[in-house]
Amino acid sequence: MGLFARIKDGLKKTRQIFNTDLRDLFKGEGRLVDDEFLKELFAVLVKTDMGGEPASRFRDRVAKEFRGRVIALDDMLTSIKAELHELISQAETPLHFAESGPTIIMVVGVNGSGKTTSIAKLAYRLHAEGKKVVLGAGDTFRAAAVSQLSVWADRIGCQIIKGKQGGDPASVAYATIARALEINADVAIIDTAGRLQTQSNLMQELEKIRRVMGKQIPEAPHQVLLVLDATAGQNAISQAKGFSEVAHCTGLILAKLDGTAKGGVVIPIIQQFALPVQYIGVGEQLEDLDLFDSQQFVEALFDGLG
Ligand SMILES: Nc1nc2c(ncn2[C@@H]2O[C@H](COP(=O)(O)OP(=O)(O)OP(=O)(O)O)[C@@H](O)[C@H]2O)c(=O)[nH]1
Ligand SMILES: [Mg+2]
Repeated sequence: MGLFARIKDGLKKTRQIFNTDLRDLFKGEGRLVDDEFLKELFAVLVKTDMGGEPASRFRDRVAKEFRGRVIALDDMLTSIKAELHELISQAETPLHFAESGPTIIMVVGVNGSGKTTSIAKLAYRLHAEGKKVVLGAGDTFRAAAVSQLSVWADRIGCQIIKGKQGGDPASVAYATIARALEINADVAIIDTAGRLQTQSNLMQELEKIRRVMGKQIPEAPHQVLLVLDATAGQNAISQAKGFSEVAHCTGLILAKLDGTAKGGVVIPIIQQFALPVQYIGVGEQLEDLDLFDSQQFVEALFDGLG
């Protein structure tokens, strides 16, 4: 499956809301754009977890363009799509590589958000681009975490540094960077255990990992990627806020967009964060990570509608 097809397939559930519920507003006929119609439109839009503010912007645009007129589904979709393009337009943000020496990436997020899987997918991408990648299994907390990442590393064919369960994640990070320097790796990606931004001891642990990294390479970590679970919908936003501030995050990975009808959550995330959405996860396999391209995202969401 091509890139676009995969994203499109991943967004199936979100698109279904558009395809079924928006279509149902019309029942195959034209509809008068009046208060009743606009209220129904708003109700459908908020189902995608885009939030009330964006939903009212779409509604208001449709009202402004068409109030008092009878319109077809296509007219409304064109209007909504144009507004969506404006709302989430963002430059594609690929990884930024260190000018010399290995680029160090730290990956953080709440429990189960998709960190380890996203690391594997990212490593797979970079490896396929010919880059030498080292992984650091810095989640020493969860029993199966190290073996989970090891299995991926074997499959990709990249090196991995493992710590002991219950050991110090900062020392795993240190050893990972040491190995990256030793073998002249291009990229080191360090996994961390899931945590909540309210667990201050665990947030301090992230700070310690950062400090230890900086001892070997002053600029490290070059990037701190926060992984958000798209199925968490609007909750993902408050998680992201706490995390991004405390952990000095530089970018977002939005995982599990395939499993959710809440793909609309991309809108408030882009609107409210200073951080770019760099990658989206659209499945559980190594190939299922793509650079986030806002224009392509909109096209994928609307493809085949109308
Ligand atoms: N459908 C789908 N599933 C995903 C995606 N990313 C991760 N998952 C699944 O989500 C579950 C949790 O993923 P992990 O990568 O282990 O999440 P984690 O953040 O490392 O979890 P902890 O280390 O326990 O905090 C796994 O079953 C993954 O297969 C995605 O983009 N799409
Ligand atoms: Mg993990």
